[in-house]
Amino acid sequence: MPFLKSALAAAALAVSSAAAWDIKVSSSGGNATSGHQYGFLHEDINNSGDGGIYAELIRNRAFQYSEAYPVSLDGWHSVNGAELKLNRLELPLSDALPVSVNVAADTCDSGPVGMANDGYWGMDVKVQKYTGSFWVHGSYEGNFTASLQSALTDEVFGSVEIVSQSVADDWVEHEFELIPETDAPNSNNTFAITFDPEGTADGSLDFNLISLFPPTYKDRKNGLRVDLAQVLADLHPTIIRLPGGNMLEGLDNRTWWDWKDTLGPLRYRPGFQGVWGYQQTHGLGLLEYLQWAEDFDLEIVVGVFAGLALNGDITPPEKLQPFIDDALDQIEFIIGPPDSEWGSVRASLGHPEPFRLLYVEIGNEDWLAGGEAGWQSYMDYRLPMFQAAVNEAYPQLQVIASGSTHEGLEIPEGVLGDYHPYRTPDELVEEFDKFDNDVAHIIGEVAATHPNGGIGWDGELFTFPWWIGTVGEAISMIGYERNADRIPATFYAPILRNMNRWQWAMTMVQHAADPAMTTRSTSWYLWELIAAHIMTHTLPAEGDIGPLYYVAGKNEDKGSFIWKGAAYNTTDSAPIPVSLSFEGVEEGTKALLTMLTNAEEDKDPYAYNDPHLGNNAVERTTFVLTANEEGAFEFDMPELSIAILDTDLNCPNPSKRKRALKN
Ligand SMILES: *[C@@H]1O[C@H](CO)[C@@H](O)[C@H](O)[C@H]1NC(C)=O
Ligand SMILES: *[C@@H]1O[C@H](CO)[C@@H](O)[C@H](O)[C@H]1NC(C)=O
Ligand SMILES: *[C@@H]1O[C@H](CO)[C@@H](O)[C@H](O)[C@H]1NC(C)=O
Ligand SMILES: *[C@@H]1O[C@H](CO)[C@@H](O)[C@H](O)[C@H]1NC(C)=O
Ligand SMILES: *[C@@H]1O[C@H](CO)[C@@H](O)[C@H](O)[C@H]1NC(C)=O
Ligand SMILES: CC(=O)N[C@H]1CO[C@H](CO)[C@@H](O)[C@@H]1O
Repeated sequence: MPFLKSALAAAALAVSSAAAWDIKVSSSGGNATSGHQYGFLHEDINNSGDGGIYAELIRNRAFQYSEAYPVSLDGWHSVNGAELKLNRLELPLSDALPVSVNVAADTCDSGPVGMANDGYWGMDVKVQKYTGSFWVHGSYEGNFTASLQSALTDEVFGSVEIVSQSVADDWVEHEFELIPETDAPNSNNTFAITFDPEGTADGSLDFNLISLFPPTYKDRKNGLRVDLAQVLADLHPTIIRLPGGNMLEGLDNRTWWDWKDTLGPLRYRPGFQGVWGYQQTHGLGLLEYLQWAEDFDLEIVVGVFAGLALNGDITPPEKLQPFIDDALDQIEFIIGPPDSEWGSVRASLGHPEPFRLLYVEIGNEDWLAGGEAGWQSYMDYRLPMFQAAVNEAYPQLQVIASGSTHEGLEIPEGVLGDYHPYRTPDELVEEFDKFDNDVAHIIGEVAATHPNGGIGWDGELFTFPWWIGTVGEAISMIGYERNADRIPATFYAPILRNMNRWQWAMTMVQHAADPAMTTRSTSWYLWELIAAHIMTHTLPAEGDIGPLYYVAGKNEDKGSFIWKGAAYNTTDSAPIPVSLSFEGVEEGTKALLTMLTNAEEDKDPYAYNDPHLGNNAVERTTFVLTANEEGAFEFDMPELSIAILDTDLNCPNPSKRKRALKN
């Protein structure tokens, strides 16, 4: 049972004497919703995929490259004076991975030589099972040694001997397991492979695709990093938008994120020219995304490439059909029966059961990269052609357009729009009623990004989600839920940031190689709370709006009443005394009130959760309230606070949300 947790909580409960803010909620008359979905967009933005949720520990594992990012030995060092040289052997490991590394001893009696990898700015080494593999070309009689060791001292935390099966004229894979004997004291560690040059023909061997995984989320092969997956699962998400926004579009129309390149054994996956300044591995491919959705029990919005790239390349109508066919193949891969062409590919990769899919989004932000011409082409023929094809082949799927009425899109019948507000806190508050009586949209990306008084998109982004921004998000989100009959889902973006390489300030969760750096932002606490209380029906509420913003409703499955509110810019920053009653709720009824407030003593609106400090700027308090003789619940909403009241006192169960219906 929840109980009062702190003096601050007690103060919040002591209802002030000012005239109460009366809210009277009717028991009928709102709109049925299918339960607003909360989730996130994920794409590999500055190492949130490779070096982030994708658990691979080896950086530059297969010497992949693209036009924008030349092949390199980035991340690799020589061990014991070995010479490392990139090579294109006549017999490559695969067409997808044509470059390998030659490791050569520099003298004939050097002893064991090899190479070591830095990981993604370090590696977390614990007493747990690591699973590794590497491919070797060249004859070798002897053992390889794979070890996890300190980058700062000579300490080796664990190593394993692997008997060579290498031969002269072919590539041979070696697999191993490695359990360190001790935890490393920090994440400044490397992974090394060595061999004895005396056992080789000419003192050298060729290596490629060197991979090492710690245990993964739900033990998936090629899976997700456990602590990061867990911190996202704890948000109670019910939907994911994949495989990203800008990343889907690619830098130009030859290099968009082609899902067909992401399937099957890693050996056959070429690298991907990322759009955020680095080469990607394609390790986190379409199937991995789908398994992620399955492991989290998420609905899926799959984005399909729609003929617009980030450089403004626009596909003309006569060249569009192959991309439409490709999108249909992609959908077939996701939901086609196992005997269909692409369903059978999915089955061959170990997943005969179709995945669950509700939404297909045509392109990404088509109003942006190509300027007016790009947007016009989208409205004139790209969206209509894709829509017609998807509707015909898959009438059960809901098509989403990549823009909204607010970018001037006249949303075609049967299609949902997509709106992406990256805003100041003030703007998010001002947009509270933006979707009242508007046509149906998803909020495919949202975050408070710029401080109030900032100077526009080119101005200063704030460094981390911060308290007043989080309250701004809450108020926009409450506005979306008020319209949940037409706004089925909201997605935060971006979701993860590697602290060693980031360029986008606002991110829900920060991380680095060291799991101790994994940090829930202030917004994490909001999204966790709001997603945990599902309304299946909004209810009309009588009462003023602003500076207290709210939505009321019920959960018909549980028979409970729910109220979600937030206070922003209260008069003289004083708390607002609230008197909240629901028609039909009688004296003595109990309700759980969960409140988020600024934990900082000085209530600094710029307070944030700093991964280097490990602080939490959010105070979360819970109270059990009892309805008074008028059937009203009374409580105070402090300036910049967020609260949810629910007459269901039990633990929320967000997975019980209903499936959204087709628009
Ligand atoms: C129900 O939907 C209508 C039209 O979309 C909207 O104007 C109204 O405010 C909604 N009512 C509630 C209680 O959400
Ligand atoms: C090579 O490794 C195997 C398996 O770990 C081990 O049994 C063997 O003793 C090793 N040989 C040498 C020469 O170290
Ligand atoms: C790629 O973009 C160029 C314009 O930059 C265009 O001429 C060409 O038709 C496009 N090709 C495809 C297949 O989209
Ligand atoms: C909040 O108050 C500030 C200062 O008075 C004002 O500039 C701002 O517009 C207000 N914002 C909202 C959303 O009410
Ligand atoms: C994001 O990654 C790119 C590529 O490495 C890098 O150039 C850029 O500086 C990064 N951004 C920040 C702020 O670290
Ligand atoms: C001495 C040294 O290089 N320490 C680094 C170890 O790794 C952390 C990040 O995990 C760095 O902050 C330290 O500088």
